Amino acid sequence: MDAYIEQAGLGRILAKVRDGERLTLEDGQTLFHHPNILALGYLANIVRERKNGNQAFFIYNQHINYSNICTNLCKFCAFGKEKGHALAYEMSVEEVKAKVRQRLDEPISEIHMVGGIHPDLPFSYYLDLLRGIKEVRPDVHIQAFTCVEIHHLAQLAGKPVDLTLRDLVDAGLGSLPGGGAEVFSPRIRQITCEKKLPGEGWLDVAKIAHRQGLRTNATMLYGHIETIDERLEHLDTLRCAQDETGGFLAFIPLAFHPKNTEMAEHSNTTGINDLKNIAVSRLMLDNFPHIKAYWVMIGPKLAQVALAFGADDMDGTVKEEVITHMAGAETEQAMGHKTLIRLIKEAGRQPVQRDTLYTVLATY
Ligand code: V47
Repeated sequence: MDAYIEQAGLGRILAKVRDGERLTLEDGQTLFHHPNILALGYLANIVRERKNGNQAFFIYNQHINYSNICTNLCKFCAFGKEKGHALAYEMSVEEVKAKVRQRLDEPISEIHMVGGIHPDLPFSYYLDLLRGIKEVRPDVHIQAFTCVEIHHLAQLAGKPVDLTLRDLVDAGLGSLPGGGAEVFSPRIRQITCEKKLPGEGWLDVAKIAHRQGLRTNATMLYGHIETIDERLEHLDTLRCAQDETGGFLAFIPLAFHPKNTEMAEHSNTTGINDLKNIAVSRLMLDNFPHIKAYWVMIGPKLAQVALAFGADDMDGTVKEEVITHMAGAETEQAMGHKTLIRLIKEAGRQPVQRDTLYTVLATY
């Protein structure tokens, strides 16, 4: 195989990968522009297996989107709606508790909860949401509120981010999901999500969370107007932040879904682009423990293949996905854990059911 990689012109990068040497942005360019996806997969798999062996993780989780009312109205998003819009909704704390109660007979270990930037819900609502979920399901880990939401909540609370996070943790928050990062490039943000918290703001919140002992994830929304350089800058920025704090758990490349968005003229991503983003992310983010192949966005079949291209985690059962489905996702909104186990086994990996912090709950 080494000869094959050398023939593909990737011998120098292979040597670096084998030696655990950090790849440069130039190496990233070479990889993103390289036509040989098998060679990229081979390289990424070296890092994947060094970090996670033959294990492929999944979690028994439930997504809850408490409200889609949003003042940011990003052009790539079909979920966020202005207050008063026919499709706008907000759940009461009781409604969220009812959603949790509905699944008490399932072994859910994580509730993943995000929403829009709501114009007038008070800070107490968010604290009550967390407390309410814990009342119904005391042992569940709540991974909630993106860095963008946390910044907004700090403004509502009238407190600095660290003290806001302390209040949220006291009410039941366990960790932060990776959404809202999009692409950090100011050019992209100006065109696609002008009102959203800038990249530096997102990173500041993540670093403050890490310093408070909270773990967080990170994402990148790819497959729209971003350039390869902008993707690599995004990855490099995350890599530098992780060098500083070590608080990121997983990186999740998010494939853009154009339907029902203001960027509907774009095409869906292709399988090769999806695999490339996973493989190059695995290679560039040498200090991230995990790379997720989020089956909701790239489909279960490609997510299974991605386990050989750098990914070591398929996310989980999800139960009720809304954000990607409003943007035309054709995948199911939930997946049974038996299906996840089968997909992983047939990919030649060992299925490992984990909790949010990657503690092993069961192996199959
Ligand atoms: O923040 C919005 C993105 C994110 C679209 O942390 C879109 O483990 C594609 O962050 N097409 C929400 N993507 C999802 C998310 C996530 C999902 C699974 C696991 C984790 C984790 C995080 O989805 C948003 C935004 O970046 N998004 N619109 C769209 N049309």
